Amino acid sequence: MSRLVAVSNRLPLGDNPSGGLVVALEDALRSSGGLWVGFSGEQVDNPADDLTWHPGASFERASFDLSRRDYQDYYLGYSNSVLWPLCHGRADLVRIEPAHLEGYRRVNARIAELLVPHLKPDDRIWVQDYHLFGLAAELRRRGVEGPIGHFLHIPFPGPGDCAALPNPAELFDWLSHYDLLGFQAHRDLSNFTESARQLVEADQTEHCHFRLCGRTVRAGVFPIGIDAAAFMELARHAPDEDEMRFLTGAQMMIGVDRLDYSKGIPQRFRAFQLLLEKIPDLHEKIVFLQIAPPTREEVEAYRDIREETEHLAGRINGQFATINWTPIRFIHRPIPRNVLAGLYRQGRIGLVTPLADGMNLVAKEYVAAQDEDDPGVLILSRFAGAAETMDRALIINPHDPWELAGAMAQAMRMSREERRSRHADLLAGVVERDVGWWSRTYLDALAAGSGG
Ligand code: GDG
Repeated sequence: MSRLVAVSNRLPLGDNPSGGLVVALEDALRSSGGLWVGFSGEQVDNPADDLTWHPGASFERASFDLSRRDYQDYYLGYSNSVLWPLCHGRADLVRIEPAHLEGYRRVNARIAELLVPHLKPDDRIWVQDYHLFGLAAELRRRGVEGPIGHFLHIPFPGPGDCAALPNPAELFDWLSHYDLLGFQAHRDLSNFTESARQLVEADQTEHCHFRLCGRTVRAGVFPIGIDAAAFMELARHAPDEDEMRFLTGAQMMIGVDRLDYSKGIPQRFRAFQLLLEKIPDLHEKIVFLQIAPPTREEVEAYRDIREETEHLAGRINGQFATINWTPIRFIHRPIPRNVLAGLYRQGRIGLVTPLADGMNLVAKEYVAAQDEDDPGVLILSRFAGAAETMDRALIINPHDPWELAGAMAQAMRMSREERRSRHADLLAGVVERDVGWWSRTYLDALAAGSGG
């Protein structure tokens, strides 16, 4: 069996990963073995010209450092101030700087340069996410001929958003050097097809085969999952939380998201406010716990979302709190994964309301963590990739506070019988399409196209 080489922006070296990609890829590599290459997280003056190896995991890990300028241009700049907002339908937040695109090209080329000496001829290379769209082109330029696949964890933009890129044709040229493009949802595959057709030379030759910028590429939908069995175990044995004292008999609604403007946190706070205004009977009977660890705080849009959320939580608590009851608990730091699993299990409602999201693993974790005999209710945005398969959740439009508040009320009232029936269907899907299924189906498809 040839070796799997996964490349992503970030190589997790510490504890408590709180990003979806890291959590999923770690699960996948633990079962298949292989090599994972990524950024160490260290910004230095003079980055070394070879990879640094990190023993101690069940797979090989190797990292590279970035210069401050590369971090600024490639990571904060082009990746997170152009590609991320654009892929999440926020062209208004895009900040275009020629130096950032230059830095993105430079870092993709440098990673290829560092990787090539360590590759074996029959390696399968699996490139992750939007930071590294340009990597296959750089590897091919250096003579790599084996299979190279890409998986995009976030949504693919439609033609309108793609047109807001400084150089849309370059994105498709980068993509054309891969053998297989993997997307989270059918929505993304059709955006890719439509955008490619409108913006560059592209044709669908047969099912899932494209002629793109003069090359042949395959594309498919591979919805990512979680390690369901392990997460169910974790939740079942989660520590009995002293911290739960804050509930004082109330039911808990829980949200867990990196504090990102794509996650719809202010919208859900406003819907909760509306719920409390319209149904005073729920006062002191429901507590909303929002866990939102900080992320990318060097980018202005992330400082703005932090301010907006803190302000809203304060205002709503000021409006409704009593001596015994604080309606919103807003926690702005990461918490350990086993504690998180226990909190999900206690949550009568799991609130997942992004305005745009590739998949959303929190929706799947929440379902896996429930007590099957007395499960909670998942409220899920129609704009999460997860909504394509998790249709037994209460599916809502996060922009509509009336609909969202209505779903919260419905979940509070829902009979145990209905909760169990919805949950059983959701859990079956989460278990069947777990993270192992995701990496196997993707890697089988990659091998199928390369005669391997
Ligand atoms: C990207 C795409 C796609 C969060 N807070 C804490 C914590 N987390 C963990 C969650 C979950 C992960 O982080 C978040 O994953 P999501 O999928 O919800 O979202 P993104 O980080 O935006 O991930 C997304 C994903 O990639 C995978 O393809 O689903 O659409 O945007 O696992 O549990 N973990 C701990 N403490 C926290 O405070 N331990």
